[in-house]
Amino acid sequence: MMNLKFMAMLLSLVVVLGVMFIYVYPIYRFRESPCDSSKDLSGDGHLFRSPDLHLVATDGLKYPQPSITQGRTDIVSVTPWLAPVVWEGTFHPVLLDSIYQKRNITVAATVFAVGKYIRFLKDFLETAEQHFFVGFRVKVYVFTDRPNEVPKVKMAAGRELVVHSVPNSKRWQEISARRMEIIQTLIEETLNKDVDYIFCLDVDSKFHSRWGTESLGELVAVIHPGYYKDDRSKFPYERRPTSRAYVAPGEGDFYYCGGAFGGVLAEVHQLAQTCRKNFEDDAKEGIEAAWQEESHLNRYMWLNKPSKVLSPEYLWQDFKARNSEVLVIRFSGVIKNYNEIRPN
Ligand code: UD2
Repeated sequence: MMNLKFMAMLLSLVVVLGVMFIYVYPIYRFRESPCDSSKDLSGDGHLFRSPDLHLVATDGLKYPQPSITQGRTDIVSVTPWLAPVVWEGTFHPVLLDSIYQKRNITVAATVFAVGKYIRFLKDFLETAEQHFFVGFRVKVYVFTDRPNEVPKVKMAAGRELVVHSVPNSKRWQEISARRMEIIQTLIEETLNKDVDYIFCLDVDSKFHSRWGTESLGELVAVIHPGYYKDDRSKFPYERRPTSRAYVAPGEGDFYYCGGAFGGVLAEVHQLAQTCRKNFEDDAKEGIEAAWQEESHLNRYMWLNKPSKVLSPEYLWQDFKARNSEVLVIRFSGVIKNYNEIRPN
């Protein structure tokens, strides 16, 4: 009899615990998730909302009527997996800013200035003040081996510069590739609570025009300015099957830049972690991909399609004449003397 009572009590306990696990645990898990994509971004009390969905407009805002039959005809503004490709003329900046202002977002940017690349930092930071997410909360994370040489740049209210020391290296390839490891660690250790989006950018570049809310997305890639009219067989992907960055002939969508990518923290963390691991596992077998982490990023984006693609307006190169479809150059690499500036 005693045993039966005990069994019944045990059964009830198991049922109660089961119900708690099914209903309560997911709520707890979503609330406490380190890359908290459920954050109440609309400000209206809804949990479980992805940061990039549910666009709440400002009542009374006037802007030109959108059309689905008129607009730019000289470019393609959607990928085959239906991600937007952002070009000038495909978005309305005031509308987008009003949507994201409501969400009170914080955007982080990472930039590495190791060795002689410190000389590019002043222009990068000054032009970012003029063009990069103006009017939004921005945190620029600078990684350098020369913290004393970081220039003093006046930043607007709500914008902040954070300097981290990193070691130098005898090989530029290693400096460039190690960025993935450092970005992964930064997201894990520092960013997971107060930053919504992150962009990882090359320092030897300047902003020339708006780079703002139109670029926000879950996983964001930038199309390389050097190859966007080429057949995929010409893309400088890693072509050795022994490398984890390998892209087979007939595969690959676009050739993306290593010099600019971004998205929400969870996505960029997964990208950085994967590229870092594949780079390191290749290294253990004596392989270095053709374009280091850029090759691994291209492999990653082939399998994990970016939810938003930025046109080459978002990373041009100063030595290239502007093509007619590029109405605006927003960010562009400066001309540099590789032999003089690199450690090897
Ligand atoms: C391309 C990519 C770059 C990277 C590289 C392959 C673009 C525009 N650039 O540029 O992102 O994928 O190919 O590895 O897509 N750095 C230092 N100190 C150094 C060397 C590099 O700080 O001594 C940092 C710096 O932030 C620089 C970045 O690494 O902007 C990339 O190096 P790079 O500009 O020399 O690479 P590059 O021009 O070959």
